[in-house]
Amino acid sequence: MKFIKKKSFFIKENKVTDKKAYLNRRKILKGIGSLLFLPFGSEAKIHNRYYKYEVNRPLTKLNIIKKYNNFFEFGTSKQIWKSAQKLNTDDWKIQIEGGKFDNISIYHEDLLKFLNIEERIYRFRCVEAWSMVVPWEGYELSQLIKYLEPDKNTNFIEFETFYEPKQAFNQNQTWYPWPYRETITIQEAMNPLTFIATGVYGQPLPKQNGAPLRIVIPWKYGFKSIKSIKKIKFLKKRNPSFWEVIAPKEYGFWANVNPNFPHRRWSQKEEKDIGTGKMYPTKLYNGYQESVEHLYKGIDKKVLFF
Ligand SMILES: Nc1nc2c(c(=O)[nH]1)N[C@H]1C(S)=C(S)[C@@H](COP(=O)(O)O)O[C@H]1N2
Ligand SMILES: [Mo]
Repeated sequence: MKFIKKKSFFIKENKVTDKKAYLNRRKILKGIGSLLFLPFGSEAKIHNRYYKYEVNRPLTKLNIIKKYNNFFEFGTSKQIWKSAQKLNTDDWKIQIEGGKFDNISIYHEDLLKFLNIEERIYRFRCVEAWSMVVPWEGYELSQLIKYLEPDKNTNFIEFETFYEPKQAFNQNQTWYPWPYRETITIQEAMNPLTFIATGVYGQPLPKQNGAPLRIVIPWKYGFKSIKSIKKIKFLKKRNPSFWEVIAPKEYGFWANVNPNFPHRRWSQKEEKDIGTGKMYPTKLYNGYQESVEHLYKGIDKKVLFF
C-alpha cells in the first residue's frame, strides 16, 4: 500500500525524541495556553509547535481533559477519574489475533521502542454533542498494523478493552456486553489520521483517558475511540460493537460525524466545547472530510452517519 506523507494535518518538529526539549516547549506554551486560536483552514507557528488546519478553537486544558470523561467500565457519569485509578496498567500486554503474530501477546513497552512517536492536535467530538481539542501524543495506527502483518483477506480490525470487574466496578453490571469492543475497516485503520494515543500534553496518558493506549479516530463520534486496548483482532467479517449491541438504532458501525444527521434523541448541528462552554457548528466528518471521504464512496448515506 502507498501512503501520501506530509498531509496538512501532520504536526511537524514535534517528535518526542528529546524529552527535555519537548518539556521546555511545554513551558513556553503554558504562557499562551488557551489564548491559542486558529481560524479554520489557517496555519500557525507557535514557538516550536507547528500545525495546520482543523483546529478552529483553543486547546482544551489538561485539567478538563482529565476530569470530564466517558469510560463506562468505571461508571456512567463524567466524573470517573478517581475510580479509573484502580486500573492496573503495569506490564501491559496486547493480544494479537490473526496475521503474523496470531495468538501472541506483546508488551506495549516493546512496541514503543521502535514506533515513531509524534504529537497530533485533533478536535474530538462525542456523539453527545460535546467536543474538545486535544494535543495527543502517540503513533499512527498504520505503523503498528504494518508491523503486525495482517493476512491479505483482512477486512476489519476489532479492538477490545480489558475485562477486570475487580478493578472496574461497573463491569459487574452484567447487562452490559463487556468487554467494550469497537471495529473499523482496514482502510480506515490505515488512514494516516487514525492514531494510537499514549499521551496527552506531553504526559503519559491518564488512566481515565484510556491508558496505556487508546485509539483516536477524529472524524468519527468519540465512542469509536476505544480506550485501554487489550486485544487487536484482524477479521474477515465484523462482529457487533459494544454500543451497537446496546442500542443498534442509535450507535451504528460507521458513526461518522455529520451535522445533518440527528441522533434519534437530539440534534447534531452544534456542539459544546467543554473547555470554554462555547457552542460551535458541527462539521461534516468533524472537519476532516478532505482526508477521509474517499473511504466512503458507494456506501449508503443512511448508514454512514450514526
Ligand atoms: N473502553 C472504553 N472506551 C471508550 C469509552 C468507554 O466507555 N470505554 N467511551 C468512549 C466515548 S463515548 C468517548 S466520548 C471517549 C471519551 O474519551 P475521553 O474520556 O478521553 O474524553 O472514549 C470512548 N472510548
Ligand atoms: Mo462519546
